[in-house]
Amino acid sequence: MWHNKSAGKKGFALLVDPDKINEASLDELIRLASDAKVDYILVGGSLLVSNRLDACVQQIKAGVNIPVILFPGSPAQITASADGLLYLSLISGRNPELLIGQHVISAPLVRQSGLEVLSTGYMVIDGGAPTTVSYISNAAPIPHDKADIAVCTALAGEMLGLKLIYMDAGSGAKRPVSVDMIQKVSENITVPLWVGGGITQPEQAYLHCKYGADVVVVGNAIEKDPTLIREMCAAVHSVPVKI
Ligand code: 1GP
Repeated sequence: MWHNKSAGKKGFALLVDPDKINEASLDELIRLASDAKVDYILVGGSLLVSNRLDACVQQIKAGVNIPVILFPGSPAQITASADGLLYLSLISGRNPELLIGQHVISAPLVRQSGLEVLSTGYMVIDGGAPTTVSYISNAAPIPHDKADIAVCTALAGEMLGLKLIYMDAGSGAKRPVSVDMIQKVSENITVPLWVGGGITQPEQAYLHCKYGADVVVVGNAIEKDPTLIREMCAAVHSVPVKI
């Protein structure tokens, strides 16, 4: 089910924030996602203020056959209705709560949920503006131009046994993660590399994948213009498979 590096095939993940979408718009969005052949639907946000997570996941599951993966901003954002969970450890930060503390609290619930757990080395990269994730996590992001720090962090995450690395410039970032950083990190790890934050153009999504991202995540740009899904997805799927 999951994109891995050795297969070389690239994936597109649509991020849905349950706070920002109503039932009717979600129906339309999942229809577009299905037509465009979206690979994953991520559900979550750094800060959810409504209680719509479970309803949102159930609506997606009822309408489309795309794996739904939770992208939780806190241990409260878990529902067994999804297929999988990005079990995020914020390895770019030095906040013990987000490295291991909240996992200790949520572990029994996660196990009971039966969700497929994808242990994720979550790396926040400076996206040119303070984002909700930086504020909430109380952790400094990796500077945009410090690819060496990103490489060492990703490598440490892989050696610690994490199953994927997710580099995130933050929702609505002014500048996405640089292609240079993506390439260097990708060359140094064997686990899948997911990249997101501030991607607004299909060309950016294409370049991210061409230079080593295995899965690209887009939220904001598609919230603004849902019809972008088709082009974004096609751009990612058009990246040639490396042999
Ligand atoms: C944020 O990477 C995701 O955590 C997606 O970001 O909303 O800017 O696409 P955008």
